Amino acid sequence: MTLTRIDIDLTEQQLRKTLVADASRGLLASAKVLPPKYFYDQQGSELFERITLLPEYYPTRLERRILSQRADQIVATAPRFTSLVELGSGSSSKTPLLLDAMRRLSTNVSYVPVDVSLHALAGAVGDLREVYPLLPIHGVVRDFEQPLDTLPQHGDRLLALLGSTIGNLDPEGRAMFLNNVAAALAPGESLLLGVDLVKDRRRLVEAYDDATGTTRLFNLNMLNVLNRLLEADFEPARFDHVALWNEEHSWIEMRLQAREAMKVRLGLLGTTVAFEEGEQIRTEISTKFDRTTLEREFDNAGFALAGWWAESEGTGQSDAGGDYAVVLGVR
Ligand code: AVJ
Repeated sequence: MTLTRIDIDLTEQQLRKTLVADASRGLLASAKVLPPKYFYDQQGSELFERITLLPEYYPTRLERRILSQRADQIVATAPRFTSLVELGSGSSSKTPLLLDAMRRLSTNVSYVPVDVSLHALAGAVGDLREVYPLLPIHGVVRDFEQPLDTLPQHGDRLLALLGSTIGNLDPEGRAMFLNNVAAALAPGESLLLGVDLVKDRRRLVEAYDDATGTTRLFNLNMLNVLNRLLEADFEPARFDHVALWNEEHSWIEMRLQAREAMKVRLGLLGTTVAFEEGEQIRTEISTKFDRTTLEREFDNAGFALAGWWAESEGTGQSDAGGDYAVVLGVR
């Protein structure tokens, strides 16, 4: 095969179609909700990269620390692998930590980055090519809920979903995703997950409502995406960013709150949507886990929990469970 290849399993046209469906369901309902995948246009992917550098946003930092210190052990715990398939790969900035460890144990390793953003994917592939002149890279533009049996296959897979991205799914979505992955993987192939852990609520909320307002811009940017893809006329300045901890569901919610009553035109839906003052759209849930929950969910899907590597920020807080974990499940 050629050394670099990018397939597009999700065109902007298809993304627009899913958004029309998601917006009809989610914006014309009484409790307004949209899926977080619509954050990630070029601007949104760039804003997310800025979030990962914020002092309040510990997940990226801790995941990088875990992979830096323990990638060899993590990779050695996977029974076998040839390719790293990374769902939601974004900028692939932590990928070399895993790839290097894999390449120390195995020859002919290849990399399959998968992301909804062609812009992010193409950038990541370009960056990796400079570091790895001979690494086979087969990128795919798609979202991680599309059927996995059509993913390119290059030998035994280590399938990674890092960054706590699994937390964006609700429990049913998660069960479906884990079952689909389990069904797609052969015995001995594995799933590597990054999961954010339950902790002090103030730290959780601040991670989603940072002092510089970057997360606010990231949340509001979804309205720009709706304007472009749906031919809508949202005015971002008329919405506030809200981040809150939902104790019952153990997740952070981000919402966009109308500062005043208004009507917004949704061109492609041929309709308008009315907002009352203070009315909100939920744009993201970000689930925070504990080990017991994750073990049960792995078990239900048919994964053996083969490894759990956790890290805490050195705040002097006694926190035996850790702030963030990387988890390996084997089929
Ligand atoms: C890394 C995509 C899972 O839920 O923490 C960051 C995205 N949202 N700040 C997360 C995000 C708000 C994020 N994911």
